[in-house]
Amino acid sequence: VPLVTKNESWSFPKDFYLGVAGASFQIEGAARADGKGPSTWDVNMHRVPGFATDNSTGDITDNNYYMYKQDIARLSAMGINAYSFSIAWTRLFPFGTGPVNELGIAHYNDIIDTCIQYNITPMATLYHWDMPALLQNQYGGWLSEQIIGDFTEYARIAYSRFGDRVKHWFTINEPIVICTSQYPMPAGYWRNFSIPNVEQPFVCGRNILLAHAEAYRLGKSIIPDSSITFKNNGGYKVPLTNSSADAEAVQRAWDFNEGWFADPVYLTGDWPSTVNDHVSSFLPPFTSQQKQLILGSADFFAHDAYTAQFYMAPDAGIESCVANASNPLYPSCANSSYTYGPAQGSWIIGPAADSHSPWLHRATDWFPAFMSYINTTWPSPHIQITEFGFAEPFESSKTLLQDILWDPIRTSYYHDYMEAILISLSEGIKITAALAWSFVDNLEWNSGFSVRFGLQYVNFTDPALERHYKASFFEYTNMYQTYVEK
Ligand code: PNW
Repeated sequence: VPLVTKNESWSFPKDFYLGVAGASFQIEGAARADGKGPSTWDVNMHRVPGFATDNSTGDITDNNYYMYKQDIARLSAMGINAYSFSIAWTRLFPFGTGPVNELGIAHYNDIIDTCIQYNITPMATLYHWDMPALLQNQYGGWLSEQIIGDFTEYARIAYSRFGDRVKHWFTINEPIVICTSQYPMPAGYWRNFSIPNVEQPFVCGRNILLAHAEAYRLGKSIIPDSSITFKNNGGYKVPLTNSSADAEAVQRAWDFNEGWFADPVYLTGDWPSTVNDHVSSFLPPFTSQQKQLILGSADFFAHDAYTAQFYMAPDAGIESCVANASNPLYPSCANSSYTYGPAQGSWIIGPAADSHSPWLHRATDWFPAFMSYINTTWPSPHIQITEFGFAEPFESSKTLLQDILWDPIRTSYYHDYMEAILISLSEGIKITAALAWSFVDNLEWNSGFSVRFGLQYVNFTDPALERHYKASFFEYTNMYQTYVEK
């Protein structure tokens, strides 16, 4: 029995990347192996009580540091043809700067070679949030311009050691999330550089943008046939009404989220004017040299696209909204909601109750509009969906393996998402990759191991950490096999 009734007018191009994504800190474990230095996540999870809701650490996670060969083999067995992984900066440079750790290089060399052996295209991310602890403590990590040189030096080593085989590079994963939710670092555990909390996101944003741009230019010079960008993220923003106030609120929401990094890279070399107005009292404007460096520092558009939200002006009107730290809508002055309407909740953006992550509502119906928005707002040669996925709520309470592996909600999410990509493709939007988050249950940052995004199940209380395919994984690859041009 076919799992889907095939729509003959849809197809994935032959060279489409059917991929999966993961990140070093969330899967590798081996936190002290082979000379690895500590990252801020290692330190925070060990030293700050409650940093993860279940007090997990990254010491073991999926033990992917030791199990990558079987992980890659299992992807190949499912027909996956691209693997997006991140390199732990602290494995290449245990101290953030200084001597290169050859054992770290050897590890990623072997991951890359294993991918190639299995005909899987390796895609590498340089920074997926695991800041070397020493750099955070020395100068505040992304809060100091000093990071630009150190990040570029790290990038130089990665490009020159892996670039003969890795042609797909992401410099930084989700700058918006880094700058708005990972700073300030927990008080008392890190040196205080006395940058006011409300300024930190924008100081971070400035240094990330410059570091990305430098790393992009360097990558193109070291690997001329490479494809490089950063991973932007966020949800589609749907105006609640067609009032001009809501339109303005939606625009501000784009400006302070996707546009914060996409406008400079794809459009102007500079931040949106709303953002510039907001930061002008504490940050210098970009120089024309810096604008030149930033503008065009991407070969395509990479977006982590999970969900959507309604946006609207505050009740008293957008002109009533002053951007300051005590304003709950700081700094965009746009209100957002997943459910809204005359009787609050009568309109919903997508089913909510079946998600384990409060920010992740099933909003695949909005996806084609989202892609068309990206395509017209930030033109680029093509778009990759560098993350999408779903956490099913009840998995952690199930006990029988056969029940756990039957994940109907995630399965329907993947089904609908693949259809949404097919619709976008049929509308002429050039999407070249789908990279599912994630190929295995893993350490979901501050939510620990309880929130499961995996296409494979892992019992974290069993030291074997055996992987098991979930039903959703089969749906994901079936959708691709059904629709790929033969
Ligand atoms: C991504 N949002 O983060 C990260 O890149 C992954 O490491 C993470 O495990 C995954 O999504 C699932 O959470 C996001 O609020 C965090 O829209 C927040 C959002 C999106 C992505």
